[in-house]
Amino acid sequence: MIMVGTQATLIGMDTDTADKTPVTLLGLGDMGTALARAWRAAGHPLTVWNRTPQKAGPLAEEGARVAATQTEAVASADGPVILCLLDDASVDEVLDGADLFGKDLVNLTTSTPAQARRRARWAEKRGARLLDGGIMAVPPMIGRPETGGYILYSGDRALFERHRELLEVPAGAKFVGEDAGHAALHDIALLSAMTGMFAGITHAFALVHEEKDLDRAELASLLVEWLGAMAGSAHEIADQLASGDYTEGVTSNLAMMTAGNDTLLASAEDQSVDPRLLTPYMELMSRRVAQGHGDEGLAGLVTLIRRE
Ligand code: FVH
Repeated sequence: MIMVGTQATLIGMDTDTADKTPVTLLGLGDMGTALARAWRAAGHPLTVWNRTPQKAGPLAEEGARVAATQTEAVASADGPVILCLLDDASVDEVLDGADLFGKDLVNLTTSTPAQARRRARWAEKRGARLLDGGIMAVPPMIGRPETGGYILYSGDRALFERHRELLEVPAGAKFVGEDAGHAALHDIALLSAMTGMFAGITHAFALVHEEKDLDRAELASLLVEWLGAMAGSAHEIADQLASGDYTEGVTSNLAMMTAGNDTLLASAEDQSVDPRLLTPYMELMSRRVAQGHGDEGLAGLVTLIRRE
């Protein structure tokens, strides 16, 4: 059977492949369902459980086994148990009472780094191995390698290697360290950077909002191109933080950028735009320049927002 669905190109979904590791998946929200379909499409025998059982119906028709309870799902698991739930509290709720001894757990539920580290200790006490994951993809990207989505993993490296083939099915799999909190930390760092980028895009569109004959689609293309080019400065900042010399390889220094901020603010005023999405960052830049570091790049701002 070949189905071209909205979430994945699903080939032979109703057949298990004997040499494929069985997967047990707890949580069939939007993301859990997309993951389930990717593993089924790749021929992995799949057992699923969801708090609201109706959500498992379509997957049962596609060949998944539906467990009656989460404890039964975990007890019968011959391969890794994947968790894709709303949050850390729901993981507690779902696994409360399950016998985890000897089980391989892969937690793809978004967590804070501290929660991920606590979860690793919690699993160890119960005799289970744990890999924490942070999904850098939205559901339509799952099972579509061409979209560039990936999942960050950290914690038990041996567990990652053992199940690498299976973990690479829904999206790329990147192992970022044995500290269980590091997948979550990378995940949150990337999402935080994205939030700043969205703030900038919001301001940009606000600037042109009243311009009747300005082509928004063209501005969007220019934003994508420009932000992509400028994102490379992350390497400059990383190098400066590593060397401790924040003037190393500076392409545009803080003094010059801070002087340019006045033009950005004056333009916002002229275009009737509240500059609040930009000013906190501009204030940091000015503070660093006032401290005598106008010849630096952006790395010094990192030290200004650290709470020591
Ligand atoms: N969807 C996305 O775009 C993002 C992309 C990046 C990664 N996130 C994270 O993935 C986790 C799951 O997200 P999701 O999209 O599947 O979320 P929902 O569709 O809201 O489904 C939530 C599932 O969790 C179950 N659940 C919630 N609370 C409990 C509970 N107390 N006990 C048992 N299960 C619980 C819920 O069950 P039900 O409501 O269907 O009964 C769903 O299965 C998440 O960490 C994202 O941050 C997704």
